Amino acid sequence: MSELLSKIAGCVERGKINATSPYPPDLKGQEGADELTQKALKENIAPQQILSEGLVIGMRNIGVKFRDNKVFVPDVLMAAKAMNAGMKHLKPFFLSGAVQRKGKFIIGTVAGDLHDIGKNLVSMIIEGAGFEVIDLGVDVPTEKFIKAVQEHPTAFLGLSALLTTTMINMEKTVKAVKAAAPATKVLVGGAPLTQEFATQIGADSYSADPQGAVDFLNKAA
Ligand code: B1M
Repeated sequence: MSELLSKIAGCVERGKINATSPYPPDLKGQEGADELTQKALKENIAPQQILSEGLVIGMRNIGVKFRDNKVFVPDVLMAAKAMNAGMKHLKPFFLSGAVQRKGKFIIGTVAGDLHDIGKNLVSMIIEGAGFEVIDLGVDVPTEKFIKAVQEHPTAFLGLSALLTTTMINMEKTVKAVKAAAPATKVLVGGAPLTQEFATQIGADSYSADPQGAVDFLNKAA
């Protein structure tokens, strides 16, 4: 990997957005993911390589540290901001088809549930892993999930729930999605869930953290 790409990965992992951002204090005044991504493009490094060997590596590293409780929610939020600062320069290449995503991932918090902090972290880390994320928001009725998987037939579907009273809604959604679009792989997660519950409701994968969802997607995509 080129030195520039590992610097981009390091900026994402540390949440270093650009030269003017004061965070993290020890990198004050230094270039961030924003400038370094532009520099990499000017040096004719392929956008796909900048994504997969720079930005994605940084998000993977922060995802693993988050799973291992070595960093916390604000660190992931800063990393995602730095990643987005680099990604905005790669967006035109996504649109032109020069950069391929690994796949699509639809996510939402299930009906009756308004918790979205964990769902948003999962979205950011999955986007950082190279997937296109379609976020349906919170309190998502089953019909909306079905419409989304029918519009995006190759997409994976992720369901999040934080309440014992709403996790039970997942079963209805999983069954209805599987009936409408049987090939759809459904991932579930959220604090009250267990592997046993996920198996019982017919989900394809359960993960207690965003990195576990990334690992499943990387294997299945
Ligand atoms: Co709520 N709330 N809340 N709440 N809330 C909990 C969940 C609760 C445990 C608090 C408690 O009583 N100790 C409790 C649930 C009890 C239960 O069901 N057993 C509870 C309750 C009861 C309620 C209300 C009913 C309170 C009331 O009004 N009486 C109400 C319900 C509203 C509704 O949804 N209809 C309610 C409301 C709220 C707020 C709106 C105030 C706010 C949500 C704000 C928001 O999300 N925008 C809120 C909050 C913040 C919490 C706590 C404090 C924090 C949740 C959180 O964001 N955690 C929570 C108590 C706690 O956990 N300490 C609590 C941080 C987040 C990073 O973790 O969401 O677990 P988490 O996500 C993790 C993993 O679970 C996993 O990865 C994430 C990152 O590591 N993950 C996935 C999540 N989704 C995944 C999907 C995947 C894979 C992994 O694949 C698809």
